[in-house]
Amino acid sequence: MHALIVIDVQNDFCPGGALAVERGDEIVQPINALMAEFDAVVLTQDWHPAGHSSFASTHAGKAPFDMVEMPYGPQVLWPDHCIQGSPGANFHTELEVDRAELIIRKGFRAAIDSYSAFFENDHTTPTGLEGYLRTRGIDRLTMVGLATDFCVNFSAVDAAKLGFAVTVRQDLCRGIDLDGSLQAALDGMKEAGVTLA
Ligand code: VGL
Ligand code: ZN
Repeated sequence: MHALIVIDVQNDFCPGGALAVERGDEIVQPINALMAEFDAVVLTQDWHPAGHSSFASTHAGKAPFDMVEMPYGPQVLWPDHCIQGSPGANFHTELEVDRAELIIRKGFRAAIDSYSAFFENDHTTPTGLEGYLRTRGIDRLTMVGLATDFCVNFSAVDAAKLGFAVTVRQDLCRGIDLDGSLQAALDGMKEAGVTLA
């Protein structure tokens, strides 16, 4: 069984959003067109409380894209984005959300960020997605969405480590690219055994 995992195709990651990924909206229609080819479609939704610890505004004297040391390791500080219930946290209006059988929200704990659809950024706290996929007999994953070098990357590497056969459709992802993070992500995914298509 083969699932399509659509990562964070939300207004705040699209042009005009709070943490816009360049040309992030280009992938929406082709993702919709792809959905019919899979046994299951899962969406992820970045879903932060106001004042989340990944927001620069939460840390005195810090600016977006600065780094801080969290108890679980280094963390990039972001502009406020994907605040629970805000328009920016909604999926892109043209994304065919009704096709999804599961929407998994992440980043909802104030003290910890969660890039991956499987584990929060401590690499330990599970989101529950692994159990959902396994109990449905899903062993192959194709990943698309935003952003290539953060949430897609962390999700793909975790999935490969968990033993899923993972393909990332690079043509249906767009990246943020902070200080070479895009190339590092591509190298890391390849090393983890992810197929980059
Ligand atoms: C993401 C930064 C912060 C992503 C989410 O979806 O890639 N990036 N939160
Ligand atoms: Zn976030």
